[in-house]
Amino acid sequence: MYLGMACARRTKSLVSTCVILSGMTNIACLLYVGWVTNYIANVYVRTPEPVPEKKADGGGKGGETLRIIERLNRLESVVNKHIQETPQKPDEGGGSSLSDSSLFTRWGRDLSPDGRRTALMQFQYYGYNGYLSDRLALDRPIPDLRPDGCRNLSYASQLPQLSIVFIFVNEALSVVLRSICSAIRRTPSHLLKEIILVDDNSSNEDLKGNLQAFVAETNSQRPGLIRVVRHTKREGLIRARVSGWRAATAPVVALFDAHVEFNAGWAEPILQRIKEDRTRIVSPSFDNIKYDTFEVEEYPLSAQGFDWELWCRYLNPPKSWWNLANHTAPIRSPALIGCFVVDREYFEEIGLLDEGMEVYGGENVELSVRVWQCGGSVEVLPCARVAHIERAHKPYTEDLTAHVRRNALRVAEVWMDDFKSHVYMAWNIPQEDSGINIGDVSERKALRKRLQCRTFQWYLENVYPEMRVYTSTVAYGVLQNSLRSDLCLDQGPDTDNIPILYVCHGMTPQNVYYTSSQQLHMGVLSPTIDDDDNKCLVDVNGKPRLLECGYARARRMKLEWLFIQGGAIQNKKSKRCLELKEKSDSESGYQLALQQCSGQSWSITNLLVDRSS
Ligand SMILES: [Mn+2]
Repeated sequence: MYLGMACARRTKSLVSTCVILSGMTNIACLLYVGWVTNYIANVYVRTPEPVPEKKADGGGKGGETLRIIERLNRLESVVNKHIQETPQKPDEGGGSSLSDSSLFTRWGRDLSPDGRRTALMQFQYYGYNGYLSDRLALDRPIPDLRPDGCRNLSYASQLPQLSIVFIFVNEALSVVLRSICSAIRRTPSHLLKEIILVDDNSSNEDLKGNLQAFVAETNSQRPGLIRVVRHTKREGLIRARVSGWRAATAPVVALFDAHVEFNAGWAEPILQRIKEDRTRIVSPSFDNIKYDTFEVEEYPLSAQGFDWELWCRYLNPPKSWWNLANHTAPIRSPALIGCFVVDREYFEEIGLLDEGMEVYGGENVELSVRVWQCGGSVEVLPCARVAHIERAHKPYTEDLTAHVRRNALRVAEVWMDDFKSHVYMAWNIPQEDSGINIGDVSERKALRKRLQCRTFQWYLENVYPEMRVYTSTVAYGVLQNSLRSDLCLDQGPDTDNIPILYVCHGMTPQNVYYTSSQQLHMGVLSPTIDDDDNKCLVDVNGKPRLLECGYARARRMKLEWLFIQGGAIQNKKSKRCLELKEKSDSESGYQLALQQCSGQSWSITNLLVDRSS
């Protein structure tokens, strides 16, 4: 099934998971890290806790930081649980870890062993509690989470009609039906022209006859309300959205995952904004349906953005919005996380979605930067609320990361001009001869030309000023010492700021960025100015340490390093060199040290041509 918007309150630095897997051997850990990186990027989202702070607290970044820390603290248990929950098909047994599953942390204590087994199999298959969903009313009430003031707003008497498109593959039938029921129940009937179900070639029998029966029953009361589009081969989420749009006939189209519940009054504010200006693409504010208990959890109001790998992320709304002191006001948003509402014809004029993308990921960023750069806008409405299930784990699908990366490179090549280097850097792949076939982008480039769109620089300055840029980077990749080229500099355990040597795997904890100001950054490229946590290599009393760059700079610490490819890494102030020192009791036989330069040399994977010279 689709992850749909597996957006995240994704935090970085989660990737140095080796730390918490201390019981494992290096190799197991290594394999695991890749897997975990993917897992976190896609799925981590669902943590049981982070209680959304009260809206009254101004949404300052303190709250966000706190949430991140809470999530970090939970990573260990999340990962440990996930080890036992590798998804299985429902008919493949399972149930080996009946009592350990995170499904039963807050739910199901009174269930019989048989019930638990059934529930667990469904959970492993769907990534949410299908067993419980089957037992909840399809038209259950959910709390009205609109901010104060929303209920008093009034809207034009003539609003455009809406087609709601739901896309799905192998979703639990009851979850799909609840999505449909909430759409029917909470959209004024005169505004809801039709519902289009796009089945991207599901294999679940449930989604055939039983779904069809439901559609027939509904249509007998409201003729023609629901239509079903069935793909005869798996097209992926991106093309499924477009085929839903093709089937739609109302002036406005809403494209959604099929694991949502619409909240009261969600449609009117959106239709009003699009009626006023058809070039606005609008997202509702999302709340969370907990994967285990199906309780609806309120999420703080957010804009939507992305990091340099183009994974989506929630952003604190811009200052200008907070200054309005009006929680019903539209939130100008750099991007969309995936589900959105758009004027049907405008969507075509602006170029739909990039159908050259595969499966999943990046299409939301492509649409967002395109709309902004080509004269439209994107916003999130606090008064329009939709609750969405964030899955506990990725279902047994193929690895999505490769698709996300390929799609991200398409966005970079077409829309980002010189800033495309940032996407390559973030994924840690060379800009030339990356070995990744991104397909043909000539049509998308022609579209950009035809629409006479602005530059990505303009977008960054005017739409996404929070995005952090790294134009001073001159080299990136992993850093290897000539003595042992199988070992790489690695940021090591998150807890102690001590870099280590580790078997090269090239994933985020080993990303190194050398800048024209002679700093060595390590780890993830901090995506926005609100999360200023880039780590720099610093000589602290003769010991290599990773400290927050801004902090080290402000205290005039020793964070500048002389380095040319194939040469030594020497601290500018202390003159000590970063080197490997023999250490018999360490696994590799070496440890990292700062010492008198003995002629050891280092190389970094990719050099960037300095464009400013
Ligand atoms: Mn989703």
